[in-house]
Amino acid sequence: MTTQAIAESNADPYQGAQDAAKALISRIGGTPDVALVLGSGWVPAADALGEPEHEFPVTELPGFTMAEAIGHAGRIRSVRLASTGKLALVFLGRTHFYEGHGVARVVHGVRTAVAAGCSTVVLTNGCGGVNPEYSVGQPVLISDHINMTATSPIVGANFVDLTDLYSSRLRALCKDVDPSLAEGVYVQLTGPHYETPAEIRMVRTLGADLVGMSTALEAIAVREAGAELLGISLVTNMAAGMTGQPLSAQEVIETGNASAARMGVLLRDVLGRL
Ligand code: 8IG
Repeated sequence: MTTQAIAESNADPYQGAQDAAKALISRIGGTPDVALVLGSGWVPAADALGEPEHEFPVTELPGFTMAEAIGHAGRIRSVRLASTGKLALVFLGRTHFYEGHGVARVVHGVRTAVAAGCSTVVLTNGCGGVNPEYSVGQPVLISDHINMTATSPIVGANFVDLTDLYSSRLRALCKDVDPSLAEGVYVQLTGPHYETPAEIRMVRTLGADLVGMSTALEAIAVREAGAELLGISLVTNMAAGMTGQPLSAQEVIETGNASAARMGVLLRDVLGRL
């Protein structure tokens, strides 16, 4: 990408997504139907969706930044779903707000996916469990979020409605697939540090069940772009102060690997019903 192209996509992130969508469609030879963003702990589940048709680094498309977070591959894969013949666009890793490239970069992937034709977006993440009833390794459907980043991906006076941001229709569909799935409210903080125990007590008081460093900003951009949204968290650790143990990035990776088979089947079955 030329310096001028970067400057232009920073100036108008919506046009930047249109440009990336055009490049994406030609790179994968078709228009995708559904996008799936795999966060911490979810990448090992990707292979359950089927054989990739294409896979390449995100940086081959305009406007993308190499993912740097642990457990994040920074690749895009296209997979034709055997059950429905729909084309899934899978992001293996994401750009996080704490990387410091600005909020437009954080949502560039989902904006590009919707601009390319995706009418459904599935956002996944690894997160801390704030609700004491959760356990490590448990997937939780996101029912709503609290955005504590103090920013928005939306540029301009566009007062987007976020009522039922996380589609109740898609949550019901997930529960058809797996009736044991819990639901919870996700709070996005900026990170990259984990919380203090006092901050975890605060967000629990505010109504959060799950705490992480992604998803809410992307969710807002998905709604703005007009696609239907599903969010699923994997509790990869209990939040700070809840177990007496320190938090570790290693635990996140281990939980992801241990949960890969179950998360893979869940994603395959849910995408297969869209
Ligand atoms: I994985 O406990 C993962 N991401 N903020 N807190 C926050 N982000 C996380 C956590 C956590 N675990």
